[in-house]
Amino acid sequence: MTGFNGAPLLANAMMGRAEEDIIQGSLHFVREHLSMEVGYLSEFVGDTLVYRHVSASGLEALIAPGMSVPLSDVYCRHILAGRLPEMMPDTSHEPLTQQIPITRSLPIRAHVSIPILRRDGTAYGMFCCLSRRPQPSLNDRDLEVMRAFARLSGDTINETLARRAEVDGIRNRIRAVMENNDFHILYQPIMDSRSRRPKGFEALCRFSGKPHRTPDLWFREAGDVGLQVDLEICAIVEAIRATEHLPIGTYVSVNASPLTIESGRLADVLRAHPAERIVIEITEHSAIDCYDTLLKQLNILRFMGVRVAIDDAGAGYSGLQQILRLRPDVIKLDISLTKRIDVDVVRRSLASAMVEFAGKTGALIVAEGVETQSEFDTLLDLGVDLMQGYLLGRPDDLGAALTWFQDTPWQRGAV
Ligand code: G
Ligand code: MN
Repeated sequence: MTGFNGAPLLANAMMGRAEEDIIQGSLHFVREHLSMEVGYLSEFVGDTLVYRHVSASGLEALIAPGMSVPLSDVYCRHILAGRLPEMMPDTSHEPLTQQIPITRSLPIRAHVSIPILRRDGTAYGMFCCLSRRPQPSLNDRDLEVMRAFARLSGDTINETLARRAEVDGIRNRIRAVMENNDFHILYQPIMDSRSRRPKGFEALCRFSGKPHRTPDLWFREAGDVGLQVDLEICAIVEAIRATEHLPIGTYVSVNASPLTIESGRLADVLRAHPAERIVIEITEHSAIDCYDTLLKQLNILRFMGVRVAIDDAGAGYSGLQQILRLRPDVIKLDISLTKRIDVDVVRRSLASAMVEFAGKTGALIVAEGVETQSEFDTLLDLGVDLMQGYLLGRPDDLGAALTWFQDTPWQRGAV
């Protein structure tokens, strides 16, 4: 999911580069334009004023971002209440300023300050310029310029606040899903092509939360707010519990993004389980940028006995490069390669090359998305070891997966 302007939500909300540039530029401009010494944008936090953006060349020791002062020591509340004007060319002409500590402590002689309001009308802070010398030339046009830049800065801040609220909302929703286990795992059989016996089951996560979203959207959204690894691990913890129930000799295949593998958290998660019955499918929707970390973590998992699969091979980013570098134990041919393979010579030759490659490197090939008998027969002819798809079994709950072993004909000796 992306936020405004198509940029990732989290990046937008947390880094706020655009906000920084616009506000800093505005402060600098008005400060120069009005010949003032200091420009700043503040935020009210409880009873204090926090300087968020400051333009004050040479006076950084007096005022800098992050510094704060009690609201009772400054003009803001009086300006908001109309007791002081937004523009004061000379503070000595305003008796009230003489009772406020900052007038002498800074000191302040000229002051222009425009309230920044949130979209709900409450005060966020002030957009302000001040000088230690009076500025008698300040006029209504200067005030209008200040207001225009204050509005621009206010709009920018409100956009950031809206994004932050959106990110918080998504975070809370995803945290709730993890805390309440608001998802379930379906298991889809992966069949031996020749015996047609289930060799493994791919664990697929389904979310029950409203509004209904496909799992890839949930994971992508979690990624947008920095919770992708947590959500994936949560799903994996649940998925591998199936090894306790499924017959010995079958494996459970779980999906993990490179980010989750690189996090180094999987080894702990898998430790209490029979590693030789776990396959990790590396799912990828963008280029891998740090092969070193990924390979290091994969080696740790492999040393434990876990096998590694490349998911969706032949689609998008899961290309030959990845296969060459990661040396998977299992290569899962993407559905886009198996679909209509029975009638397409190009797909057949690609799949055949993969089978040959897998044979030479000791990897197993799984064809995904097998939907028709004709696709199955073609893939069997090509020497594909394992197959997965609606023809052989749809993703279903663990109970249904277990009945495969009770009800399928081969168990009764029919095959
Ligand atoms: O990316 P990955 O291969 O992990 O995703 C598997 C997805 O493909 C699951 O959501 C599963 O429901 C779906 N799927 C499994 N078998 C078939 C199939 O035969 N046809 C189609 N169209 N989708 C399938
Ligand atoms: Mn997969």
